[in-house]
Amino acid sequence: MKSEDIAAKPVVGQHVVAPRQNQHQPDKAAGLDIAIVVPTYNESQNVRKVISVLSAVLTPLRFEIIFVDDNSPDRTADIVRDLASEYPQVRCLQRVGRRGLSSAAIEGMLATTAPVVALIDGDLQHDETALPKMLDILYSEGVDMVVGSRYAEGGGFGDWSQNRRRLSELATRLSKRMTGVELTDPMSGFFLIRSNCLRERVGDLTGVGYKILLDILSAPGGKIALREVPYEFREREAGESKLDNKVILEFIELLLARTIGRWIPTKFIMFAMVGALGIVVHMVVLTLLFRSGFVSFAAGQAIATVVAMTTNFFVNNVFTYFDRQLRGWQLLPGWATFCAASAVGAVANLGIAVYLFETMDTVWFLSALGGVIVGSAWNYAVTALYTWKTG
Ligand SMILES: Nc1nc2c(ncn2[C@@H]2O[C@H](COP(=O)(O)OP(=O)(O)OP(=O)(O)O)[C@@H](O)[C@H]2O)c(=O)[nH]1
Ligand SMILES: [Mg+2]
Repeated sequence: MKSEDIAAKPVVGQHVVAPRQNQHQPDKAAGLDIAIVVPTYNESQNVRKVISVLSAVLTPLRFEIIFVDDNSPDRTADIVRDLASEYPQVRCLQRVGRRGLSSAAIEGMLATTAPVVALIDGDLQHDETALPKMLDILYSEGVDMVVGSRYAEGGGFGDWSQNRRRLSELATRLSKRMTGVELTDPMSGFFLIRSNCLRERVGDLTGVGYKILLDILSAPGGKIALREVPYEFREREAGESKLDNKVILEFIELLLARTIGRWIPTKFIMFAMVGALGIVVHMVVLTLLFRSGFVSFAAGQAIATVVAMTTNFFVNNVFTYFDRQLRGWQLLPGWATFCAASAVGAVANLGIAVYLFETMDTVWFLSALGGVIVGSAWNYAVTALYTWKTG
C-alpha cells in the first residue's frame, strides 16, 4: 500500500477519539496485510461468492479469509475446506458444541497473525468493496479501528422493513445511552481493527450475543481511536437469517453486563427482575382469591405462593436462562428443585428479617429488605447450581 496515495484521500465519517501517534505504517514484519473473519452458521449457499468477491477486492494485498463456522448442519465448513483448494488464502475454524456470533468473531480474530483484522457477515449484506478504503483510512489516520456505519451520511439500510428499522434505532439509542459509546452505528457488524488493539482488551470482552462491536467499545481499558465510513446494508444473498428472540435477550444481557453488571452478576439482576414480577403475580392472585371471598387468607396465600413460584420458574427459564433453557421432561425436576429452593429461601428470608427486626432493632423496612436480599441470593445461587446447572 502506498501511504502517499492514502494520505491525500478525504476522511469519511466521524472523528470520535484522537488517533494514536506513529501508527501510520503497516507492520512490515508481518507476513500478511489483513485477515478477514467471516462467522458463519448455515451459509453454504453464500460462501463461494463471499470468497470470490473478497478475493477480487483484496487481491493486491496479502490477505487470508478465516471462516469461523459453528458446525453448521448444512456443512458450510466442508464447503469452505473444499473451496480452499481453489483459494489458498481460505482458512476454516470449525467450532463444535458451541454457538454465538460474538464469540466466533473473537476466536477468528485471535487466530490470525495479520496486523489488521476485518469482520464481515457471510451472507453478503456488508459492502466488501469498502474494505480497501477502510484499510487506507486506518493507516492514513493512524486510528485503531474503522467501522462501517449504516447511519453515517451516505449509508443506509437497504430494504429493511419499518419495524426492523425502528427496532434497530431503539437498540442503537439504548446502547449509546447505557454504555456511553460515541458512534453512529454501535450495532454494526462490519469493521476492521488493529489486531494488537483487540488482543489488549480481549480479556474484558463478554463474548455474549451478536453485538461484538458494542462489546469491544464498551469494554474497560480506554477509548479506541476510530473513524466511521458509510455503507449501504444489502439484502441477504441466500439462506436464512439467524436473528431470533435469543438475540434480543443476549443484547439485554450485554447491556446489563456493561452497566450495573460491573458490580452484580447479570444473571442475578435478571433473576431479581423476575422475582419482582413474582411479587406482583402473588398479590394479584391473593387479591382475586381472598378479597373476592373464595378462600381463607391462609389458603389464598398458599395458592398465590405456588402460582408465583411456578410463574417465576417458567419466566426464568425463558428469560434469565434463555441460553440453557430446560425443555420437555427436564421441566419437571427443574420446577421441583426451583420450588424446593424457593421454600428454603422463604424460610431464610423470614428468619433474617425477624432477627434483624427483633434482635438487632433494625427499622422494619430495612429488616424486610435484608430478608428479601438474603432469600433472593439463596434462591439464585441454589437454582443456578441445581435447576439450571451453571456450576
Ligand atoms: N459462527 C457463527 N456464526 C453465526 C452465528 N449466528 C449468525 N452467524 C453468522 O453471522 C452473520 C450475521 O448473521 P445474520 O443471521 O445474517 O444476522 P443479520 O445480518 O443481523 O440479520 P439478517 O439481516 O436477517 O440476515 C452471518 O454470516 C451468520 O451466518 C453463530 O451462532 N455462529
Ligand atoms: Mg445477515
